[in-house]
Amino acid sequence: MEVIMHIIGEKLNSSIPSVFTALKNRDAGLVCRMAQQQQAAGADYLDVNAGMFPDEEAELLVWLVRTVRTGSDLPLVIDSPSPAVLESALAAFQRPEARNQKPETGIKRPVLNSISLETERFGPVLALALQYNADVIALCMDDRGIPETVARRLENAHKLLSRLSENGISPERVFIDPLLQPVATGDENGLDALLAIRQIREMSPSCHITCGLSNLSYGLPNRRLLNRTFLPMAMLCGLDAPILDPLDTQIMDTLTAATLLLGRDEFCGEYIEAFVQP
Ligand code: THG
Repeated sequence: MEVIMHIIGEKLNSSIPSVFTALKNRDAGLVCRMAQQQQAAGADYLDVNAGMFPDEEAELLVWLVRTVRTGSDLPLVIDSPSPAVLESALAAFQRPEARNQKPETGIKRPVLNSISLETERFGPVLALALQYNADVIALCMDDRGIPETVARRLENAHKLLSRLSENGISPERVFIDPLLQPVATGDENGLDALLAIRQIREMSPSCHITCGLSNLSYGLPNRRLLNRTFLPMAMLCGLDAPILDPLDTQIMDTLTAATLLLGRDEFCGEYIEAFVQP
């Protein structure tokens, strides 16, 4: 089966100090450049997050969405735990009458980051996804919190896919996030993440699987090494939508090499184009 990777660029996140400052100062130039640079580097989606501004998250996310739109036509991944904030951002760049956009308009559906099985989140975010025809990142967590085991991650992924499907959101529109935990807090967290990805992929060939690679390396030195070493292993297990820093050329080169080695690069075309001397 053909596997297409969907790279989600993570850089427009208020937890990054330069982006925090740009948001505070409404620095449209920096935000626009950051969007364009990620697109040029190979991002397929741009994650946008203003979570470091709890008192004005909605207002700043609306500004961020509108500003990014002036520099890039990539679909956005709207990153907030709050349904109200998600709704403000959706309304900002997609008039309700523009729903059901056809692919030829060039603007792909946004992705809501995120829905989960938590009671206060599932219903409201589902309603938004239906109203705005948005796709969803679905976190494998419920009212009990983040699962401790691979089995409970799988169970939550299954519940999410079936409940979303019952409500008209098919697995092709869902990005399951197994919620990676730092290896620094548990020796087996890396392996468990890989096993969870593999089991979710065995259960659902058609859903997308996403995760923030840097969660894994949190608290350790040389994080980029861990992120880019994890990526090919996770790709083999079924990850197809990593959230990563596309401006990190080493991880993007690793992605190109792994794509070739997994038999997904016809006639080595992409690899040769990336690395042959002109
Ligand atoms: N799952 C989902 N959404 C998420 C995450 C996830 N959103 C937030 C986060 N995790 C992913 N996003 C980021 C954004 C920035 C950084 C890490 C994760 C970050 N970047 C630094 C920078 O760019 O300066 C360092 C980059 C590096 O050294 O590699 O820290 O898990 N659904």
